[in-house]
Amino acid sequence: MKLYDFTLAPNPRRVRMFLAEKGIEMPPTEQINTREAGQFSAEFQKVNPRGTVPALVLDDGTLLTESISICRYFEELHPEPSLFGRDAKENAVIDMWNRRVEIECYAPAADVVRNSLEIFKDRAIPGMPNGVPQIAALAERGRASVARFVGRLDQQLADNQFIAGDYLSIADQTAFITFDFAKRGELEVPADAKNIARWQSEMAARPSASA
Ligand SMILES: N[C@@H](CCC(=O)N[C@@H](CS)C(=O)NCC(=O)O)C(=O)O
Repeated sequence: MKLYDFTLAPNPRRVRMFLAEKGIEMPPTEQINTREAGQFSAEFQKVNPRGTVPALVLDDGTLLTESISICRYFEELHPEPSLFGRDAKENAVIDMWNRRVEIECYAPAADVVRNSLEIFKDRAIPGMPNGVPQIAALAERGRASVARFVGRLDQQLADNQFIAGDYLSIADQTAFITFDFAKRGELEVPADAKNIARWQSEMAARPSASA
């Protein structure tokens, strides 16, 4: 097994946080520096032609290139502590919140970052080396979506210690990496989102936050 990772990128961070929280040792790892076009090297393109990290290659050669799927793979192998839910209801609630975070917050935050930062000029889509111009309107729409989600999440965290309830889940990890990543697009969580601030400081205090 081998994990292609990049310490500074959000999706590989979700995998590292997940492994840390479950107490699973990191597999052998290679860093692919996506800020220096490492994902487009001939060598990495042979491993993952999609040109993205994380990428997990299993011993039988199976390639997994979605961070959530990599987490699910490890969850099946190491069910405890469960981060995807312990029964049908928990599974559904966690899945619902994880999807909301990904669709209503991560993807729009990525739209902001990819469509406004100079370093992504002509590279607005991950895994594409060039020829993809930035669209300012996508960044603007992304900001609106993130703001709406932040309001809803703050309400959810008023009555729940964690996003899906009184237990830590993958939804918390997805949101935690999202908010750190969003800072790159100057998408700071507003000061009046007090419940998110409380949750963020609790998440940041966990050893997995520095994985
Ligand atoms: N849906 C994929 C997204 C993977 C992805 O976009 N990774 C980014 C780093 S967080 C990347 O590899 N970007 C390459 C690029 O910027 O060209 C996942 O969840 O793992």
